[in-house]
Amino acid sequence: MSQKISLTRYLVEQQRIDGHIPAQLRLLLEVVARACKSISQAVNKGALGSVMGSAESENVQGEIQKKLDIIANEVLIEANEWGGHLAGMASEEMDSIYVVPNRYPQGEYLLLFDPLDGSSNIDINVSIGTIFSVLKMPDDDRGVDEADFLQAGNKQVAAGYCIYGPQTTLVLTVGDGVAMFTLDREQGSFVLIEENVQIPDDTQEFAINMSNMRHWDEPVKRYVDELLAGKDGPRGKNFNMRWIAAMVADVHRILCRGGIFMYPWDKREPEKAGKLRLMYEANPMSWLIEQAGGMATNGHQRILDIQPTKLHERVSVILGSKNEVERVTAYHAEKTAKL
Ligand code: AFP
Repeated sequence: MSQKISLTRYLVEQQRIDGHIPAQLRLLLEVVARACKSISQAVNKGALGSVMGSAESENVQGEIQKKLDIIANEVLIEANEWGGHLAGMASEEMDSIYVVPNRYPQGEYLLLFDPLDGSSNIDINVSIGTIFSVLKMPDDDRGVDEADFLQAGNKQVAAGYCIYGPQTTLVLTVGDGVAMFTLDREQGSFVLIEENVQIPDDTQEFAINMSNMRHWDEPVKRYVDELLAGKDGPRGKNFNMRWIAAMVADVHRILCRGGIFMYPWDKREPEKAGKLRLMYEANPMSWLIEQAGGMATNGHQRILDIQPTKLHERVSVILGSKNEVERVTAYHAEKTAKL
């Protein structure tokens, strides 16, 4: 039987091979993985662990928080604040940044996360996950503030997610491809199952919330209408649809077998660029997709090149198999050219 490669061994060997993972970053990734193990255990308890249902509170997004949203957020904060690898953290569940308390050593990294993506799936036992992004503190010795977090996605030094589904699987990149690790509950460690994940350039599977169709901009409607026309339409082939309502699960499917995921801007709240958050959902997922050979745009530009202006800013997301994302982006360009 081939030898199991643990996350720790993978990170040590990657550091030896290409130096992408300095010791402090390796520590950070291992601490995040351990936190995800704890979150997985809480999620798996379900109704047996009194972790279900609403927390009777709202987050900065104005969304009702689930008990597990808050539990997952606290697990990540408590696991990471004392290690000396971080200067600060930012979370979908916290209005402002969390500066590492003075009683702990300050590190050179910033950790951003959506502690539990797909919360609406918790009470119906459908996959959810934790999404994380790692930035470096800008090179100056002043204390950390929100402006330090406002870096484009192309500045990330690590990104990943942990999906809590039939398996608990950690997926990460440090800029040298995408690796997947499944939690071996008997050993209590994440074991390498796939490295150098590659997304096919073409697909026959798309993911979008079809109930919003009447609100979409014309290029998205044109693209989806062509998919729905199937082999008798301009695409000359049939397409299948999936929508898990947890970005982490839809992205995981695309990394495993290709596809296109869209949560585009729509007319319901025209002042917002989209529903999904740039810093701790779109940026980490876009880097993973690009590292696996896919593409990620907001319809107009590469998501990773967007310069953020607010910590919780939203963005339109079109990501996945390169040829499909290029097509949707081209339809947006054609519309812009006509204006
Ligand atoms: P929740 O965390 O509130 O369930 O939202 C999940 C999410 O941000 C993203 O993970 C999904 O792709 C998307 O929202 C689902 O949105 P709809 O419920 O509007 O389909």
